[in-house]
Amino acid sequence: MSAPTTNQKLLDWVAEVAEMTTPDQIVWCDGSKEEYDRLMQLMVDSGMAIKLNEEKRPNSFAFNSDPSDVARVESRTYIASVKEEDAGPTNNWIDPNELKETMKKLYKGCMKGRTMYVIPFSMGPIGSPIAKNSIELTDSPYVVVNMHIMARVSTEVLRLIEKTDEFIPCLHSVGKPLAEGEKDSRWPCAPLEDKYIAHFPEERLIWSYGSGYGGNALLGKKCLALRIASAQAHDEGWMAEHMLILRFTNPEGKKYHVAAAFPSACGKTNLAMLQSTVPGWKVETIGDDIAWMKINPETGKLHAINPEAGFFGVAPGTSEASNPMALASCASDAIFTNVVVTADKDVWWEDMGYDCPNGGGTDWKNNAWTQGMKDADGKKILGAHPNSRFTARADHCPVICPDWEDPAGVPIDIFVFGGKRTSTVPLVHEAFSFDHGVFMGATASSEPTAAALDLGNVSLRFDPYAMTPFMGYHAGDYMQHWFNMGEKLGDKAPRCFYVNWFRKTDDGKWLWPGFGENSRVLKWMCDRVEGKVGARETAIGLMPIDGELTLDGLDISAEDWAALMAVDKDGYKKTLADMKAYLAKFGDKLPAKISEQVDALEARLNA
Ligand code: OXD
Ligand code: MN
Repeated sequence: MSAPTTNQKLLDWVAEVAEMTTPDQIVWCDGSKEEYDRLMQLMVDSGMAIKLNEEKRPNSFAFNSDPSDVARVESRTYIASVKEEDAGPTNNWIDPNELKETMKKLYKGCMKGRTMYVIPFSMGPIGSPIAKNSIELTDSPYVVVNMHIMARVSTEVLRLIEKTDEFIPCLHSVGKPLAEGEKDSRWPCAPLEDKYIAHFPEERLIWSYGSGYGGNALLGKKCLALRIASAQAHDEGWMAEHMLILRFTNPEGKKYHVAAAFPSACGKTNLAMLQSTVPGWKVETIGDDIAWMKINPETGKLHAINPEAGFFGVAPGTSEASNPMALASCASDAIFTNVVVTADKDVWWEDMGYDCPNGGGTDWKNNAWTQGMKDADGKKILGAHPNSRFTARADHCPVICPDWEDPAGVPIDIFVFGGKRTSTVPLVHEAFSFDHGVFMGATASSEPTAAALDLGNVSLRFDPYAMTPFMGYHAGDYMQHWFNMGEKLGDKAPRCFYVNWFRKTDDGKWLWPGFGENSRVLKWMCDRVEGKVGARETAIGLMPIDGELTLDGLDISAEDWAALMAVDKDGYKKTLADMKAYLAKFGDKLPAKISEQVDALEARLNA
């Protein structure tokens, strides 16, 4: 196939990689439906993909990964900045030259027996001033079809690269060359010790080896749109954040735009597609995972785009009750990875809201499975892997915002931070100032997971801006960048809030009736922006005046409300102690403004 571009830089890079990895052939992708169908057919024929029931799940396919390759591998993810101190204490670092030498040995001949696909893609609407053009080279057809959904794959991107001579190179291999005549496995990948998800932030270069799964392999998502983009955003004065984006419209038609950062598994997709329970107010989805934001010269505000074109959502727990809009998004034209395939070739996962039809099917390990089945230790065998995913087109979401592809982005009014705390942190509080909000985001915390508790680790997990696994540079510099953005934005900066949906009573009962009611909290935020409601000043921030956050129609007792809204000073003092220990890691890279905020919080708690 002759190369469909005249860009020499791109041609040289493709030739150089092909020489190193020695694929049997090179295919330049165009993002067309014909290409998607052809590759899916290829994978159905090879046994990698299962075509789902055309009536129940039109144009949809299921895949099962290798049991060793089921999630992002943070232990094998590297920020290979030129200087170690630029990666900081939250990232793995290897000297870039050393890492390249190691990886070149792995890449040598690694595509033998395979096809190398050249995927031209844009993160963000093609041609948007906020978007980025990129090329992923991969030997995985599964990656190509997922990229078709998650990014904008198009030959138009080649035309832009020809004009600008600029693109972000992303190299990916599953790391499993095929010997002459060797039959491929269903999910080829390399062993953990050979997996590398490498970022070279100064060169804006991504090299990934050995995994075919999710963020390890779909390089536009976490690798480009967060790790590389955050480094670039730092240098250029914009923001690449692990945030959902939604529009909340009031009954008079006034629109508010919210960007919210939560760590993985805190329900970002659910919030992004929330169905409002406040009469007359409506949520529309712009993005569920990543926001790129630049200061708009006309409005002076931060304008955000969703750089992605699809949702790579966690399947288990997604039900008609928890997130009907996500279910609707993957009703057709979707890819499912590591879920149960039912007897009639539909999909099922745990907590989907109903039992598995016919009592079972084929589980994510590709074994015959019946619901309720137990292993030798009496533990329930899950049909779907807890990190199983649906890949769904954003334009299939019934509540996608009509402006979700506006190349100029939407103006952000509100930033929300949060984590998972069953105690201490109230349902909602507002920052005193943008700088205080930067501090809230920098010190967002969650309780240790059950697994961490088992290992005796009882301290809080701090996750600044929900970006810990995704920062392309030093976390201290990251916090400073937020302060710098605040300075540039001045009074145009978004208002900042901190939420906690996860409060429990001492006897383990949820205090807040659930995700579905979160629109009430969003409305209070909008009322604050509008100056329609006041707030009481507490040690931790500004909190609702009783009666001003609407609870109409909710069955929530006065005691429960008081508990949800209490400021537990002793609990906060413990959090503060954990926070200081955490922040000490950043040494002299910790912004002075963070230390000032810590001192001010401490003084308020002791007052
Ligand atoms: C994700 C994550 O997959 O944050 O989006 O882990
Ligand atoms: Mn995410």
